[in-house]
Amino acid sequence: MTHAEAATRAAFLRTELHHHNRLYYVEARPVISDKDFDLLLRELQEIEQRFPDLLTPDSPTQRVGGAPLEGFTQIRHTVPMMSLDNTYSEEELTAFFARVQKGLARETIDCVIEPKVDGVAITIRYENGVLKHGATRGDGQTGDDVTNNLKTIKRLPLRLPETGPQTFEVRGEVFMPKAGFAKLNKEREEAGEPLFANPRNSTAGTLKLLDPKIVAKRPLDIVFYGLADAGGMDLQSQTDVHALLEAAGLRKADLIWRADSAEGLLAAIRELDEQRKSLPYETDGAVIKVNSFTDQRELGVTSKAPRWAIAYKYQPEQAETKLLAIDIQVGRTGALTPVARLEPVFISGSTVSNATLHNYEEIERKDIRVGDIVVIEKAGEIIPAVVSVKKERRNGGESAVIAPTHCPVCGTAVHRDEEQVVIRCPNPHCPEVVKRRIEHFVCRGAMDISGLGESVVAQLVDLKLVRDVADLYALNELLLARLERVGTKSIYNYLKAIESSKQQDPWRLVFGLGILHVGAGGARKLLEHFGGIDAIAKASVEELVQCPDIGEIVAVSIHAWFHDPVNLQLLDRLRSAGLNFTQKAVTAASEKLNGTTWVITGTLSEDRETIADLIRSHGGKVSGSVSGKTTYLLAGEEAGSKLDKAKKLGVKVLAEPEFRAMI
Ligand code: 0OX
Repeated sequence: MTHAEAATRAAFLRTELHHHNRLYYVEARPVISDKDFDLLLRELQEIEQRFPDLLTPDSPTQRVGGAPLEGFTQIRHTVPMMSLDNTYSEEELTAFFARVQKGLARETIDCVIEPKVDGVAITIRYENGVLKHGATRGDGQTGDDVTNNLKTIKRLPLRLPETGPQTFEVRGEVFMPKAGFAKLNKEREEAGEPLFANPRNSTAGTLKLLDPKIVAKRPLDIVFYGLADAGGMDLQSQTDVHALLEAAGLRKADLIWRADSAEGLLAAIRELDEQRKSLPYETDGAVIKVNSFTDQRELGVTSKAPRWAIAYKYQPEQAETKLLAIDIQVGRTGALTPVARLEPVFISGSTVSNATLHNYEEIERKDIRVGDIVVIEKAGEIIPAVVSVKKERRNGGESAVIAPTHCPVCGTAVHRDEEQVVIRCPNPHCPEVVKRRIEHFVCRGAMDISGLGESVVAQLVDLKLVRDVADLYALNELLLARLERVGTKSIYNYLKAIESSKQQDPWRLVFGLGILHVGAGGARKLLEHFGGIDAIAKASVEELVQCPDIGEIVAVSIHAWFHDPVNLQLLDRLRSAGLNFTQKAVTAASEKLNGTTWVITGTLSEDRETIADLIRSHGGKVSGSVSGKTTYLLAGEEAGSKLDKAKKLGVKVLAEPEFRAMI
């Protein structure tokens, strides 16, 4: 291929890929398969590798990010990124409207009401249809250049459709969808990593990462709401901004109201409060904007915020209750997490008697003491948290909380991580750590040994019948007969479930071993790449990072695990017990589901991975989220937001019996 031929082909591939990206992410009506898309992308990557001068900043290959950065460069905003004044009551909102009426010397004022997305504000510049750069707010005048991280957001066009506007600067909010946030935290929990407190923190933390490859794995998304530079276009109002966003294929808010009186504003914010629970992102309020730009100019700005806009913040549900005690939860990795035990209190539709305190540093920062009256909050999908202390209600009987120096269960001196935030019990034989490890090993997503619930595991460990996961395979009727409140039938069932777990796929075993940073997805990838556990055990860190989705930190953790003599002995015992160490070649059961993409949701008769394997064995593909590419949503009981989305996109929904009938 000559340079000229390569240039022509690369230009063609870029246009094609942009077109298909838009069909997929903006219009939700893809016309080619994922595989064909990947083939085009790979061809472009190969050309760019051979002829590096043909690599353009807007190339679709740039989404997964280049090399990690040392730090972010700064971008000076052409128009300052202002913040918003907040109001917390309907009276304050009415007062805002009265100020606007007075300022404009008119009764009726056309206003726009948008949801206030709880994410991270960013500004993005397009020039001649190409994404030039994107930055965070920073101090309002200068922000971090996070272009490479933003480019990983699939919904963000790197190039705009030629039919729309080409040069302008837009403002919006990067966020982590509720579902993506829940999934990320679940994966982090499974991999033994600290959880994010809420979607906004995880978005901010993700945008600050210097390695775009890690950012690309996080489910970030974006929504736009403003314009900083119209690039010479004649726009007259916020409604015109919405139309511009539409024409440029940039996502705007899903719900937008218009009102021209204080009563109208109040009605809109009340309606939004009702509907915001169904939005895919967290919202903490409404943003009210005077619609006309002439009116906006007339009203002007204060030193930090416009006078023509205001945020109305919804009260997250809060309640006051007494902090009875702080218990220490011992996790699978030995992490000691403080948990608040509360006098039960009703909040957001349920009774709460426990709340997270995240870590001891937070207890100290908020000066939380046992016996305090505390304020707890439950916002959106988030687990209840202690937000503050009513210090004025102290009577002197409260006691300070001291971070443990020794594990409350086994008494071993604790270990603090480098940042001094996570406190761990380093004793691998600590009975609580052992219980958590065994609970993880037997859980549905790992070895799926049904029946072995928390109480049975606790008894097995307390009676010293089981000290590690390999001991499960040495259990027999005689030993199990020592368990309390367990009949012969249950004993038979436990032994049967333990026996059949020996046939489980080896990725389940690798996941079940609880290696730090290795979740179910990572374990699957390892087995697909290496074919067996012995090959993983022998791999060097360099070889491990060759496996898709395995980064340096994970590779080091895997390598260390397989080089610990205690773990190698455990593996030998598991092998002798007859567990499956090599990946069986997947034999196709049929081709009945060829060309179909499935999403699984809700509770089904078997765990999701088993059903997913079944779909794959019949030629189908399984994806984690519903999109225009989904052929079927397989919905079990208590299906949630995925079902709503499938209905919205017109994706066919099947119940389990219909699915079974198909195969
Ligand atoms: C949001 C949001 C934030 C920006 C400065 C003047 C108007 N978080 O969803 N800000 C704005 O607009 C402000 N609109 C929004 N929807």
